[in-house]
Amino acid sequence: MYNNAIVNDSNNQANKTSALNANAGVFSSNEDLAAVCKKIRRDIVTMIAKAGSGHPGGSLSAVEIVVALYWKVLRHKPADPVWKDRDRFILSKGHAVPVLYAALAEQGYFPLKELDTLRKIDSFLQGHADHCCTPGIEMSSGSLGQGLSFSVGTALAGRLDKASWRVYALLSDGECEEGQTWEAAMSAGMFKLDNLTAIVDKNGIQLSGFTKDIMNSDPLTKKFESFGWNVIEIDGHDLTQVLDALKKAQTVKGQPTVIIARTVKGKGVSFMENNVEFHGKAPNAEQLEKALKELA
Ligand SMILES: Cc1ncc(C[n+]2csc(CCOP(=O)(O)OP(=O)(O)O)c2C)c(N)n1
Repeated sequence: MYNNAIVNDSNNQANKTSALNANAGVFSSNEDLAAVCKKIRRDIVTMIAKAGSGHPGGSLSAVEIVVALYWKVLRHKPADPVWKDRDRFILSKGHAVPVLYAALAEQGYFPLKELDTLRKIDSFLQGHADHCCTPGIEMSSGSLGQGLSFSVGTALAGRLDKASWRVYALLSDGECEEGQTWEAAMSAGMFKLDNLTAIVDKNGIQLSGFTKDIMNSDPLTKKFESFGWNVIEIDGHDLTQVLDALKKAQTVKGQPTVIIARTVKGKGVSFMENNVEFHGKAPNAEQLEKALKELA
């Protein structure tokens, strides 16, 4: 259960402090959304630098996907994180939770100033996603490979309840090396879960090197197709393609959809892009300054 005192207090403060809440009726164009993406990237590098640890690379690669979802696609209510009709977003790649914290804060789930508490003792913003304590987090994640299974169970529950909400799961390409991912993929195909959309943030890099060298999970498209999925391949930093794919997935019947999003690890910060070093390392003060200049 959430700590209601924190959530209620956070919501009151969030309404006063958040500048980027989609409910304000702005952000209609992709230019507006691109500005949101830049702000989210600034939030990510700043909070990780302040914490002195964290995962910038895989957070930055997922920004357009998360922004498209939270600003344009998901049905959700920041003031009521457990609203029963909300779409469920499952962050399976739980180490990339800074991108989700930034989106949730900018949306008003809790005050932006909470981002400064990332990874601190007693903060509800821990280094991996924690369903118990953070408003808006659907699943505790960080042990890679579990999120698609959780999403399949959630989608089956939604079907049993004849619910209209949908399930969205964000996976990494490293996670596609986990056997559990494919057990989940097999069941989603067999159960024809058309209320489930998975997105693979295919940035090509994992913890210590390139995915293709460590355990090549390609060809992902053919694999998912053979498990009964509808597959859409896109450039995961092109907001138009991301939004089109997410909307198209809502119309597909009798099959789950996976969006394979080609992305760049560390996207937006020159010295982090495609640099495995910044998978799990905080920028120092000088690097933060450089990153914020590039993201201005
Ligand atoms: C089951 C499991 N094994 C190992 C780890 C340690 N670990 C953390 S992140 C990571 C790989 C990150 O690469 P990827 O999954 O592709 O994520 P992204 O590139 O999007 O950050 C690993 C191996 C883990 N979190 N869970």
